[in-house]
Amino acid sequence: MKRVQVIDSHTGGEPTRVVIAGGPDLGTGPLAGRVQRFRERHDRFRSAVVNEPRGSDVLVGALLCPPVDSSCAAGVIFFNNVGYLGMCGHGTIGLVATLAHWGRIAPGEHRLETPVGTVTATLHADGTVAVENVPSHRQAKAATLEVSGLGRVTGDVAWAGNWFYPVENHGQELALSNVERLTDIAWRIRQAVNAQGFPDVDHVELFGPPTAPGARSKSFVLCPGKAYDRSPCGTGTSAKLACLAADGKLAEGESWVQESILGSTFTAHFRWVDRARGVIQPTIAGTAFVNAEATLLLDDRDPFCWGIGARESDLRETREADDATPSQVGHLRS
Ligand code: PYC
Repeated sequence: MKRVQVIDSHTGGEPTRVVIAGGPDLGTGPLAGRVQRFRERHDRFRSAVVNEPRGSDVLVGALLCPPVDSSCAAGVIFFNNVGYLGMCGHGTIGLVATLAHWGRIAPGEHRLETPVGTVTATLHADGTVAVENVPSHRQAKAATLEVSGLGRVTGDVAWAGNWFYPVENHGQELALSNVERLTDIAWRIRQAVNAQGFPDVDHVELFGPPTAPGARSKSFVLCPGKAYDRSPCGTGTSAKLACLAADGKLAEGESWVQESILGSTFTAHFRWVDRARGVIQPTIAGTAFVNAEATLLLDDRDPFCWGIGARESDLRETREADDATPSQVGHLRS
């Protein structure tokens, strides 16, 4: 029986499960290399933590790792029901709230390593967390697609720690009562954008008029594994800012409140990193609440121990590859 200690939280309705002990040993070196090892040698661990029957499609996992740079509080690899994320905004806010709950960090600035770069999170005394995301930019302006059953849509392609296709002219009502249709439409848009020469785009954002007080926009964000983001999506909001900045529709330092499909909000702004090349540094702020401390039990006799949908090949991984390293978070100050 393998034991995995986790702390769960949600950020604007979107859950994060942080693995604080019992995760796989991914070795040392840059996080980009360690995520590769995670994918190749321990993918069933990812599935065991976030997929049914222990988890659900919407759950985002976060594996704490020792950072390479000792000025960082931690390294983190985010993962979901189908794979790995470069960065995760709501997940970083959830991670910071988790580390504070666990007594590992105090209010102040904390650097965190991710596979796509180092981000800086500020935990405020009131519990809000502001995350300076990785440099973000718009890769393509107004890429028009022919989408089956929907017709022509136009959107940008943007990088903000993950790849996004933000769309305005989708003609859909952004309401919780309409999520089935929104999921279907966004999924078809994703297939069309991938076929159109942007194979890495795995998040689709549908934008529309806001309903929350102070918000400037509302969004529905479809994640890679077909679950929709309950939060306004931190990396997705960053991608939106990169497009607004490139179009001159949002000024440096100006506040942008992004509303989720649930009505929860993130407050964001950006600063220019390289104006000529359209590269910005977005900051997104929100609040997370810790809602569980748990020990996951992984019993190899259980036919669904590694999660429903775990890849056959991963089920044959060696026991060695799964050896836990209980000291993996020993670097965290207490
Ligand atoms: O907040 O960046 C985010 C995010 C990505 C996927 C789910 N949430």
